[in-house]
Amino acid sequence: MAHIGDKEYFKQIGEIKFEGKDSDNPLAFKFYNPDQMVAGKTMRDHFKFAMAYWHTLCGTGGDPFGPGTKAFPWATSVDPIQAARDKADAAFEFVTKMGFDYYCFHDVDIVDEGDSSLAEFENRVQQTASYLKEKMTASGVKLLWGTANLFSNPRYMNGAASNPNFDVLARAGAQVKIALDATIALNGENYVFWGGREGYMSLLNTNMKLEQDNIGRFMRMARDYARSQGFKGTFFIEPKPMEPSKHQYDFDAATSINFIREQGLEKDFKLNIEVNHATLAQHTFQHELQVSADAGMLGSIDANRGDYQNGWDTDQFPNNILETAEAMLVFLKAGGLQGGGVNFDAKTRRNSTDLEDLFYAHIGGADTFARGLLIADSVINTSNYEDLLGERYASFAAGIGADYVAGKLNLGDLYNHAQNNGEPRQISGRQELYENILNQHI
Ligand code: XLS
Ligand code: NI
Ligand code: NI
Repeated sequence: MAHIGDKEYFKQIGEIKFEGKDSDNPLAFKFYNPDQMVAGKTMRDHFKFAMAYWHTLCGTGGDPFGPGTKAFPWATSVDPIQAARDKADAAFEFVTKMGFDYYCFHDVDIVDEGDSSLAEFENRVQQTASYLKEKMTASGVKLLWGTANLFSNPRYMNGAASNPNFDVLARAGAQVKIALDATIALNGENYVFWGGREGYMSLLNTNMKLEQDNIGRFMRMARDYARSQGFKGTFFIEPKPMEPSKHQYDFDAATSINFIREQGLEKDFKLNIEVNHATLAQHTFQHELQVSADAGMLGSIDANRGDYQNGWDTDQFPNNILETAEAMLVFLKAGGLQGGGVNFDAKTRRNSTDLEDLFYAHIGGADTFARGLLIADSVINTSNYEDLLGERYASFAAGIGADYVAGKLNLGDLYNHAQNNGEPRQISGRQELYENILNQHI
C-alpha cells in the first residue's frame, strides 16, 4: 500500500484484509468485509468505524496503581509540535492499514497541552489541525467527531460547564471554541460532549439546578457558535452514570434525552451510546440504543465492553457476540445511526504491550460488530422472529386495541370492555423461545 506518513511505525504490518472465517491469519478480518452488502448497505457504511486517538495513540496503560507500560515509538520528541506530527503519522498509518474511514479526537489528544497558556494551546491545536488536514487529504480518512477534554486538567476538578466558578466555565467555553474551530476546519461530521466531571460528589455543596441550567446555556452557546461558522453536523451527548464524578448529570440515555428537551437542544443534539457506560448505569447496551432510537436520537456508538465481574469503565474491545447481536437487532430496526458511526472507544490491556496488539484489538472489534450485524439481519429475514413479535402485540393491531392506539377510547371504554370480556386469557411471553432463535442464528 502507498504509505503517506513521514515515518513508518507499524512496518511489519500491511493492509488488513477480509479473508473470511476459515482464515488463520491473525492479521485479517474474518467477518468484517467492508464492501459486503447487508440490509441494503455495505458494512463500511453501516458502521463507519473510527479509531479513538486517545486510547490508540495516547493510552500507555497507566492505572491508579502504576504508570504506563507501553513505550510508543511516536512519543519520543520533547517538542510538542514535532510530537504531535509523529503521533499523527502513526494515527494515519494505523487507520489506513486497518482500512477504516474515520477517527475521533479530544483537543489534548492531538497535541499536548502541557503548561501552555490558552493562546499557546490554541496555536498548538491550529498547527496540528493543519497537519491533520494534510494527512486527511492524502489518505481520504475523515473526522467522525471532535471534542474538548474538559475533565483531565486540575482546573476542572469541580466541573467545566457545571463549575461553581464562572471563570472556570468561561475557560471551558474557550476550549470548546478552539475544539469546534478545529473540528470545523477538519470537516468533522459531529461534535461530542462527554461530561466526566459535569456532576457532583456531595449534594451538600451543590446547587444542582443552577449547574444543569448552566450546562444547557453552555451547550446552546456552543451550538450557536458552530452554526454561525457553518457547522452542519450533529452534537452528541455521551451518557455515563459515574466515574470520575459520583453523580454524572448525563446518567443514561433517558436522563440525557430529558435534558436535551428541557434545554431546547432537540433539533441539534442526539446521543452517543457507549456499551460500558450503559452497563455501568445498570442497563444493557441494547436498552440504551432502543431508548435513543425511540426518541429519534440514536446518533453514534462508542464501541467497547465492560468486565461483568466489576463495576468500572474497563473499556475493553468488543468481543461479546451475543450482546452485539442483540444490539444490532435494535440498530438495524432503527435504520442505523443518525450522522455518527462506531468509534472504538476501547483500550488494549495494560499488559498487551506489542504494537500488533492494537491491530488484533481493532480486528476483533470490527469482526464482532460484523458478526452481530449478520446475525441480526439473518434473524430479521430468515426466522419467524418478527412474526412472533407481531403476534405478541396483535391485540393492538386491530379492533378495540387499534382504537386505543389511535387515541379513540376513554377510561369508561376500558371499563366497559373489561366488564364484558371476563378474565383476560393468559399469554406466554416465551422469552426462552426468542433466546433460542437468536442463538440459532449465531
Ligand atoms: C469516557 C468517555 C470518553 C468520551 C469522549 O469514559 O467514553 O472517552 O468518549 O470524551
Ligand atoms: Ni466514550
Ligand atoms: Ni467511556
